[in-house]
Amino acid sequence: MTLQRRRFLAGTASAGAAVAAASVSRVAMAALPEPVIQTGPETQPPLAPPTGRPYQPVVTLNGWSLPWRMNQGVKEFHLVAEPVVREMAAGFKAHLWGYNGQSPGPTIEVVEGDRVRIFVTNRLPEHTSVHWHGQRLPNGMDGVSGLTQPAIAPGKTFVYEFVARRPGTFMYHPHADEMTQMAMGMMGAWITHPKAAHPLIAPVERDYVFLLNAYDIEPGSYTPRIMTMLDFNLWSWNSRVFPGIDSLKARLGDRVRIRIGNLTMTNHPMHLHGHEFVVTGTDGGPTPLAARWPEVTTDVAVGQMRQIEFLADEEGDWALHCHKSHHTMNAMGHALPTMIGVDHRGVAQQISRLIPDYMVMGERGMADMAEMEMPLPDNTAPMMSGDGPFGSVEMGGMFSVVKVRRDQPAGDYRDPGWFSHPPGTVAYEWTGSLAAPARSGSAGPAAMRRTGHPGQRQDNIEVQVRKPRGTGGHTGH
Ligand SMILES: [Cu+2]
Repeated sequence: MTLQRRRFLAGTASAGAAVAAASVSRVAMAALPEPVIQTGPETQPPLAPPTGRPYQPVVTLNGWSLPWRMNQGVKEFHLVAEPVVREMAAGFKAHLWGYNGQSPGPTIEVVEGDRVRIFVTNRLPEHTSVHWHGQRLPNGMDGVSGLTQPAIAPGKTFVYEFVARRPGTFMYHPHADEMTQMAMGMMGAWITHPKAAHPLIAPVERDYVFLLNAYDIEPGSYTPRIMTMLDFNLWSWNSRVFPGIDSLKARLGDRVRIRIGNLTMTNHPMHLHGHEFVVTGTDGGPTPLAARWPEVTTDVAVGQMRQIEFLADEEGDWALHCHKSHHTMNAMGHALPTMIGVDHRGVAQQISRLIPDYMVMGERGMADMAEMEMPLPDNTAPMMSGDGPFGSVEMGGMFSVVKVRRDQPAGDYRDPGWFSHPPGTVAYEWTGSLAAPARSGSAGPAAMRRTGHPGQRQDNIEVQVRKPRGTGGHTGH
């Protein structure tokens, strides 16, 4: 158990904390709810509400929900903006900024109609604010520094207070130097549960939430490059990259809700295998029934939330991933030419005279990278790793598995291991004879007559084009 109640003034070391805890007044802190700090990346069990109106809690993937105290009918939370160390995958730690010990910060769960008071203490080296993305609230509580409030200076604590007026899936993030602060990992999810049975919000057996985020961390280093606009190299869910992302468990027949928010700088088409889902909510609230249709991929655009729901009625280990294939890899250099089909054995021979261990990579595709376990700088997430029961999954980044099991007990989130497939239900190698392919000798040439210059041979043309490569890399991810 990594959840701990840390005396705020105890001075627990956090990475690179530039603001001494002592700069926060001891008297001022005494009146505040004690901040609850999380130090590990494990998925915590759902937080059953100990006080206030009942609700069905969510499970934050590789995260947790923030406890509160009731103070004369008001739910009081305490967020601490601070530098954190986030383990993004086993063997790879990043120096990020977050809330209460982790990035993303804890999920805040409340009930429609709750009066909520959130204390925000700033332990960052620069000012911040918190914007409550998607909420109806008094203008002065909207958290846009300079516009609706002064920024929260380092060492200061501000109070936000409003009524959670409508149910739905929301986020929180800074609205002060947000380019830096979101690139450093400052964000969190906010769930407002309905106060009673709601015509557009179905009860579900499993309710998951995670945020999409992206970092640019050079292999072997710890701190994100905050000036990056598009060329991120770590595409993560809740600041974790596969195989560091937990799987989502379901019992066969469970109705499953997954809430996904996007605080990266590009869209992510989220794709689920083996089932159809419907989008039951956005950050604008529950979607009307007439606006729902089945699909297997939904695009979560920049700054949006999507709430998908499906009946987990097919047993197995089902991939859930972003469909942009570069987003299911890990830290890699972008400045590599494509070597597929290029015979560079001669070059390799010459190089291996200088470097005996030199190995040709990438001439058959990139799966080499996953199979060969290339030596990496310290503190680097391996690219396309993660082993499954049949070998390397060749995935990294925005990828996880929905595990649907007949015997997964209700409310149990433990990993059931890999799916054991019933006999005869796994794709297998064909070892019989192959029929000769039927080819048409007439269709192509007749339809596509050659029209080149007189005397120019139009067949057997080999294209030998090499595009100039700038240092800007690929844009428009
Ligand atoms: Cu993506």
